[in-house]
Amino acid sequence: MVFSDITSANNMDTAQMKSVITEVSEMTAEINKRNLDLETPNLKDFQGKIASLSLKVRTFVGECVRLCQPSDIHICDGSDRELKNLLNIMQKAGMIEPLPKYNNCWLARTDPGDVARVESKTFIVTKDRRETIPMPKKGVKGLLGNWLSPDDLKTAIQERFPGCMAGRTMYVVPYSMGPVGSPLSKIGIELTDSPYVVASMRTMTRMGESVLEALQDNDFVKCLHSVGCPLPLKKNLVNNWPCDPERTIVTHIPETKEIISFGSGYGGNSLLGKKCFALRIGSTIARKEGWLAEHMLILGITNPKGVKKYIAAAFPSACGKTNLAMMTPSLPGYKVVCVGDDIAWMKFDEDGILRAINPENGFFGVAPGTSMHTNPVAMKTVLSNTIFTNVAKTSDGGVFWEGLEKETPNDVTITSWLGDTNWSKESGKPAAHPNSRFCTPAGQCPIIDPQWEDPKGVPISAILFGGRRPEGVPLIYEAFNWRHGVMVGAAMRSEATAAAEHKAKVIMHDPFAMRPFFGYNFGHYLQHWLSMEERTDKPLPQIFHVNWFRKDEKGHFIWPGFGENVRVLDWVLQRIDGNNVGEECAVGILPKPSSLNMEGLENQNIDLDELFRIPKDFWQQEIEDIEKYFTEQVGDDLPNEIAEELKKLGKRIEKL
Ligand code: OXD
Ligand code: MN
Repeated sequence: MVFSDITSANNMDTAQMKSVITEVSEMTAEINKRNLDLETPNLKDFQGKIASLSLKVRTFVGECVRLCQPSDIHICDGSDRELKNLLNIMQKAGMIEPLPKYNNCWLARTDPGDVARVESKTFIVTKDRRETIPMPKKGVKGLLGNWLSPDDLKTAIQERFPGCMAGRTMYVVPYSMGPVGSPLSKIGIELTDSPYVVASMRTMTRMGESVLEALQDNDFVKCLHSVGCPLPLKKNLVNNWPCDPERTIVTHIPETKEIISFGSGYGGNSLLGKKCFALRIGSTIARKEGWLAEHMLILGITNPKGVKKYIAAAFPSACGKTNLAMMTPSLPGYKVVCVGDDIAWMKFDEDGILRAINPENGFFGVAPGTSMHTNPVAMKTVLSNTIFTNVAKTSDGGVFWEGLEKETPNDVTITSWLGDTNWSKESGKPAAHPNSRFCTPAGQCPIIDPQWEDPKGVPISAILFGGRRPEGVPLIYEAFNWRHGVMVGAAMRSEATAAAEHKAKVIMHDPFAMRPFFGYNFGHYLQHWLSMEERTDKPLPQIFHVNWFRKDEKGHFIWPGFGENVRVLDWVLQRIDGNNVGEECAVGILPKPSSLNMEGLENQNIDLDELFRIPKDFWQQEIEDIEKYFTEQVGDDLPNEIAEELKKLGKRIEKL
């Protein structure tokens, strides 16, 4: 185990180990006593809890305490009182401020150097490089993840972690990804020195005592996180937001199920249950255990006949997953319910049906673009118990971001995320950071599915892949079969967004919307997807590709999107039902003319021919680009089946 190596706990004899554990238990008890003396008469009970931490948990905490040298330890129980204390601590430290227009909502503004996931500083650690990433062609930079050797990881830790929590509290955050006790759920423990992370993890995961009870003596995913700003500070904080962007590193060790993250306090870099556990470590566990951990929303849709189906959909970050997951259908008689907006864990049940859970407990949604027009459900969800980060605020105690212009009173002034107190559009700068977020409890969502916490998960009938494709890619097509569908997922591309450090507007390859989140070699991942056919004798979900973002030559979107996307989902439902509403074309199965329900959109002049046009030259170029990508990036690890499917697509396009 990496932590043990670093702290040389491996070399300790049993007596020494016991003494470290006792030391930590005593320190913890003492510290909790101090905290709790102020807050509660219930000290005895709580000390009992400390003593009842399993040996594995105490050992983990002990090793990390030795390494990071915090001055306090707090074991999180997940209570409301605890949250209140955390919010108080953060408010006093100037990290958050209340938003009095809403109920228990808060605004955090980060150091502008810490605003997004940092993909270039995110690594998977394996002995063999090839386990983590396919071998790119000579002279080509690999774009399918970053590898770090175990030795380099040790150096990176040694350079950063010793004493990194000095003067700060180490919070012990026990959390469950998935409903506590579900056979599909997994448990992690995050040790962090950031109260913002604790408060966010409380929303995004099931966190606290019940998790420790469920854990018993079992193994868990070990997560260590530090903002990297021991006290006394060496340099002043910006916005009272501790971080160390120059030395940020986010690492994952699949073999030992460890995550070690340093220097960033924001989003996926620091809420380690999300991308780090649920996707990167999750995908490696899923591969071993025969299931899928995917960057997908899950929604339930009921048609006017009362038939309900569940759909999972993979879109790259900031491409509207939250909007689709919470869609308000424009067609009468349809109902959409939300199971999750970002991550799906999908496993076959004993009958061979693929079932999914949302391992998360909250939404960490991109704020800009969210409005009563695009996502009224999200707007209602975030009115209470929400931490907003890097949005702008209004002088009446509310929030503002790009997209809320029409919904913001005229007589308020706006303070931008950078603190410009009299922000106006004319400044030419955005009021909110493009990757500003809301962190809000899923249970508050007015259309949360009554089944969303079903421990068995929900049965998935269709999988959608999609991205921002301004040109050439039709509104929807269905893959001919599973194998073809896997190729469609592998070939996904999308305009870059602000969720990571990339420049927007470039069309990037983002296979399965997982490019930043693969926990292992993408070629092996494809093989794993292909193997699903052998794992069940029941029909697998049908696979589709959607594109809401096609533009005309003037640069205007030609599909209205949002609630109107129900028309596309309706066609998906018809296909699942086996209706004869599709016709084969070069890229896949397209809707037969008039099988897409356009009722009510007649006077919007939507150019369906353009929406479904398959330009030969575009697709020839597309195939060439994908082929190049596969050859350069995946090389020998590309399964033959995928190369074959691409060839077949090429031949079909030639005939156009
Ligand atoms: C996210 C992301 O935060 O994909 O969900 O970046
Ligand atoms: Mn995401």
